[in-house]
Amino acid sequence: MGDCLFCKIVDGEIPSEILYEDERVLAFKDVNPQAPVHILVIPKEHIESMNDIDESNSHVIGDIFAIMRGLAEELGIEKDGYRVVNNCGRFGGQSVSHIHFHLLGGRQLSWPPG
Ligand code: DGP
Repeated sequence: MGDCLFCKIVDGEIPSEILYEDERVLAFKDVNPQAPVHILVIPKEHIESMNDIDESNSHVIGDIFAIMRGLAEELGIEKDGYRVVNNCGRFGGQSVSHIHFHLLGGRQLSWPPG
């Protein structure tokens, strides 16, 4: 996807602070952190949003959750707890059209979200 910001991060065209990488998944620090730990975890394949998940690509979403669980442990936030967020579409507040999961932790998070 020529114009996709996160595809450019996957390709290394845009630098990022990578915490995890395998053939299918990339995890990197959010450029605008909302908590002491704020990681974005994405499939390398361009999937636009939650609305594009189906049986053909849902396996990578399962992988992403297992990877986030490992990162939470690695980053020392698993005991106090953390939050995983996916923003979908305009009302969900999605600003980058490449599906991504926010892993947030390191402080008390409030609820409900705005
Ligand atoms: P969302 O609003 O859910 O679409 O989240 C997009 C996130 O992407 C937002 O928290 C900021 C982050 N972001 C935007 N541009 C960049 C970038 O160039 N590098 C990194 N590391 N994060 C970015």
